[in-house]
Amino acid sequence: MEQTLVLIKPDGVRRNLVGEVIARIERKSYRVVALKMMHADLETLGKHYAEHLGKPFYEPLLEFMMSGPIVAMVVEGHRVIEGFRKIAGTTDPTTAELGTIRGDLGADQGTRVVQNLVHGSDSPESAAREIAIFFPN
Ligand code: DAT
Ligand code: MG
Repeated sequence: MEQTLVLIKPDGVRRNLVGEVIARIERKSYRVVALKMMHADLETLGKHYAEHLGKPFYEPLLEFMMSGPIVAMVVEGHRVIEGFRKIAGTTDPTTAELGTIRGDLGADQGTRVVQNLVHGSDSPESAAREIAIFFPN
């Protein structure tokens, strides 16, 4: 069965949207098979966001991701990688489709990094890599 890494970012936790995000995942029929609340450290985030190193939003992104607790989970289901990206909506929450987490619950706040509530792996390779970073056991 396919698995993906989902993160509820610090803005989602701050706004008490943990239940809302999990409910949307479960209503779509996907299963949460591992879950923890944590403070992500620089080393973890450096690995997780390695593809964005050098981009103008890289440092703000890491700083934002360390600004409060996050929830990390492994979600399982047939085609869940694609399916969760659909539930999350596109990167810019201002223009993300209504009906998605980002579109319904987020909006660009004018910060240097877009705060968009959730992360979801974008391919099987990313999912395997990211799950190993957040759930090494
Ligand atoms: P996604 O989270 O939709 O996979 P991504 O992997 O391209 O998007 O970028 C990681 C995060 O970085 C994203 O969720 C929000 C932020 N971000 C991406 N592009 C940005 C940009 N052009 N300006 C500001 N923040 C950005
Ligand atoms: Mg991404």
